[in-house]
Amino acid sequence: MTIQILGLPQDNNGSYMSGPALAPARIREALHSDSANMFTELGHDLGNKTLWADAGNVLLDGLSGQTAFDAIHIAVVKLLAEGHQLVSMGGDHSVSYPTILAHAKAHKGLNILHIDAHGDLYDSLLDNHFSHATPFARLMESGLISRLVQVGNRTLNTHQRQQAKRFNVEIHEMRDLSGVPTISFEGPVYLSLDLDALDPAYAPGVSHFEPGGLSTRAVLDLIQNFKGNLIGADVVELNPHRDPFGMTAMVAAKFLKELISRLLIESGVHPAIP
Ligand SMILES: [Mn+2]
Repeated sequence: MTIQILGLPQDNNGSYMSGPALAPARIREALHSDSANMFTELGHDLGNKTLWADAGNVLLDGLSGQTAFDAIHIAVVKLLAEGHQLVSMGGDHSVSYPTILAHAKAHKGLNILHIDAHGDLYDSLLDNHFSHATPFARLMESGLISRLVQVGNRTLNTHQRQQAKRFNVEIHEMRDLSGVPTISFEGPVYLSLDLDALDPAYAPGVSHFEPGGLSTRAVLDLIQNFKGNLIGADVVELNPHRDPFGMTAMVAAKFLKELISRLLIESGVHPAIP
């Protein structure tokens, strides 16, 4: 089994701006930038290319709706069937629906830890059932998700509160957080990380600025310390049009590194220098 990073360059399900289709390339640049070394905080040297691999991008040029969904779903199902674990890079958040659905089919009783400023629980938005505001409604409708736990939400409206109630979503709203919440799961966990969960002060390179968010440190703390068996993850919604200095790409790359490191630890690959 290898841990693979996978680019999902799609942004035609955004509701406000395009740009996230350009994100995988920017995140790779940040990841390999000479400005930092390849060690993770958890102690792995990701410069060691036996620890992980890059699966490239799913080809999504010109695809939208069901055809884009199918292309992503088929690619993820194939990589999982080959025994790989994935950390995907969006893309707008719509890419998480086909990706997590594939994981849910491979891991019975899958839980989701969803870190986001938004619930992404709309039944549809702008007449689009694949909108980046809907993936977690689609996933809960599948009946394959055991628990959906959200952290960082600060945009709930009446419709999304109703949807959250309908799907028994557990929400750690931003206004109730003092510090990092303790979150525990039984069984497999997929972590879906929307960069707009962070306060725009920490991560301005996103389409939807939503003040009052998480710090970079708080998200790293969640990645490193939530209780449960991490089996896959994605980092989505980087918008390079709003990231001229690559600051937010660096934040995304940092999260990617720590996610890979946690997956390595859980698959028994412990760092040489803990
Ligand atoms: Mn989102």
